[in-house]
Amino acid sequence: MTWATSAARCFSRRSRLARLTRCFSSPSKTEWEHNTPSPSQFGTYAVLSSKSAMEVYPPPRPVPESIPRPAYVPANFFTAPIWEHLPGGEEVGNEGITLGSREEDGVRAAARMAGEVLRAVGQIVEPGMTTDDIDAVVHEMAVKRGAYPSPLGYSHFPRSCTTSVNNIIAHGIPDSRPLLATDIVNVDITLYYNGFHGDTSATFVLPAADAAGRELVRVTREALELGISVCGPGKSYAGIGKVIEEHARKHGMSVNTQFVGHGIGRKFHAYPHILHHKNHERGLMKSGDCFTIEPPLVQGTRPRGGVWDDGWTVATDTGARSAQFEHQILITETGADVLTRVD
Ligand SMILES: [Co+2]
Repeated sequence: MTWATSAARCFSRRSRLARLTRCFSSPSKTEWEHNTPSPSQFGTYAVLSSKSAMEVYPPPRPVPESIPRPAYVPANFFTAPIWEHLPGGEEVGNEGITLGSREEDGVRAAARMAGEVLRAVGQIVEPGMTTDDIDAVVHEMAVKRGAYPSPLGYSHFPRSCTTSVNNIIAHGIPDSRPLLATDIVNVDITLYYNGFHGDTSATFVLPAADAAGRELVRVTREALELGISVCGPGKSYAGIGKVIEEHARKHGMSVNTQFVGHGIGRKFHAYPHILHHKNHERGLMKSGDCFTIEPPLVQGTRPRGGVWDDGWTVATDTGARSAQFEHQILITETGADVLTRVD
């Protein structure tokens, strides 16, 4: 879950907090009942609207004291209302893993665990389940393994994972909307385990999703794999965006540029930023670099999105669907290992 810097500038932490503390009324059940699939140029599916944004956040799911929290979680996050939160720690710095050290073992273990939890979620997602039900499952699996769900308390995020349905590009907040059989849903999981973050996501296709939705998900998965295939020591970071954008365009899709991949390890988000579109960044990969690739592909040629009043959810401007897959990569002496791949 990370913004490109340009987007982050438009949307500061301060304004996010202001939005979160505003008083809203709860979405009524009838609003969900109107949330039915309807045909458009992009297929037949339900378009989520900002009217259905979560308006009152339930308290965060508890995490046992024995599980260490990342430094960015405010000390009173679990005990005080949001407007009383103490400042959390800062998230800055470059990443880099010393190969052959306990550090390498640590980041590999956290990433593998995130991959295992994501795979388990994929096996239980079904129509009728709410995205908050998914959140509960992710949370429980994390704490049972001794891990902290990294999104919980990150910049005041109120839940333990992000769930992004249909026209939501990213950062959807798990809520009370039951999944429809025609939906696609991205679940993005990051776990903090023994001092390291592991970050991965996948888009799951529910049984009655239409052909265009299935194609979007397939092409997005392929785009991530193409991005991974050009990674290795001495390779150009810019090569990742090139192959991803070419693949998207070939299939009549586009790449959202508001979200980037990121360095990761002891920090949730660090440099470098990984661009998923054609670019001229000069950086070269070197052994020990650890980062995510997480291209959000959008149907059609207008991939931009806007933020809902909840301060997090980013929906496409056109109502087109978006899919996303994410893996965490470690550059080794000889190639690139996909740390979150478990199958
Ligand atoms: Co990420």
